[in-house]
Amino acid sequence: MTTNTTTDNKKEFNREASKLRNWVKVGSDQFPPELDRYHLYANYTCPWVNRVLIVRKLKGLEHVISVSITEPRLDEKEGWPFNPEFDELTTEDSINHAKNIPELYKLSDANYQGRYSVPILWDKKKSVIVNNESSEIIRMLNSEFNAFSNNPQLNLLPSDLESEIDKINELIYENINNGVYKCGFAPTQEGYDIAFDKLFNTLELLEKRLDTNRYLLGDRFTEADVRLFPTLVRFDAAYYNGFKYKTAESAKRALESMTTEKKAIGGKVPELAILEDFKAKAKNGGSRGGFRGDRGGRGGRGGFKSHKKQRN
Ligand SMILES: N[C@@H](CCC(=O)N[C@@H](CS)C(=O)NCC(=O)O)C(=O)O
Repeated sequence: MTTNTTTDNKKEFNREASKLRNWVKVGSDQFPPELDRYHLYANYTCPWVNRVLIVRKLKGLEHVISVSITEPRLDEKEGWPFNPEFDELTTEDSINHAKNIPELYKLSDANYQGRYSVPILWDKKKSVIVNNESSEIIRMLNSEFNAFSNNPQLNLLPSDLESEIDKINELIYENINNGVYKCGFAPTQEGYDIAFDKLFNTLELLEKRLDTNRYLLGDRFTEADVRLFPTLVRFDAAYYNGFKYKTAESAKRALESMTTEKKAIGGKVPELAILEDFKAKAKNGGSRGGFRGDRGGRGGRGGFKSHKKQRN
């Protein structure tokens, strides 16, 4: 089993890049968008998967791209297992009848070397993995399946906002989405402290932005809002406890960030009631070992002091 994470310098946690990066694209010879050709391997535990499930739902693609849901617990030896008996959310692998996610990587390419991660976008026609990088899969779902989508008018990446979205995505990825793991898996106290400061400073910055903006980028709901949500939604359930942000101050901040999430998403776009439903599922995943999926079982390298500075 490959590891999800690496630490290749002394201070900071580094995430290994996804390796399978083909694109479904209108006009592509290899992977053209088609009704019921692609399948998503997913679960509700993983924040990277969550963004894909959210975009699939928002774009009205549930009848276009089928889905299988693994158990919310990562088996250290076998990878993410399929176990339809686990609960009402989990399913079998109805396409390939694999026992677990690593089997699918091997089925797609017997010589594959890399992490056996979810999400996976699978091509049912060619029996291969198209892509295993969530940030790219959501872009395909946003723009390439509009001919079949029930909500083609929703554009999460309007061209006039694209460079701004890329910029804020980068900040949110570095300091929040991956920032929580940089705290949780920090190899040193110093690394933890740096990541912790960046995480909470960025949450504060976004909170301020949302005081005057309806959404992160102004009055339009975009991909940036979608990408922030899965981290905030499990902040209390997974990261706060698991990665030992146990200061009174951080509890307060976590609550504030949940307010940020509500401001950003909840209630403002009626069709996003689905996010409320989603929140319950993600939290369930979280309480069943949730962030362990990201090797959080190490309990946030929790030997470190939560944070040395008072940040009141
Ligand atoms: N960069 C990837 C990260 C995906 C990822 O880290 N998935 C985790 C679950 S949250 C996983 O499957 N880990 C299992 C492993 O690496 O063995 C993406 O955004 O799609």
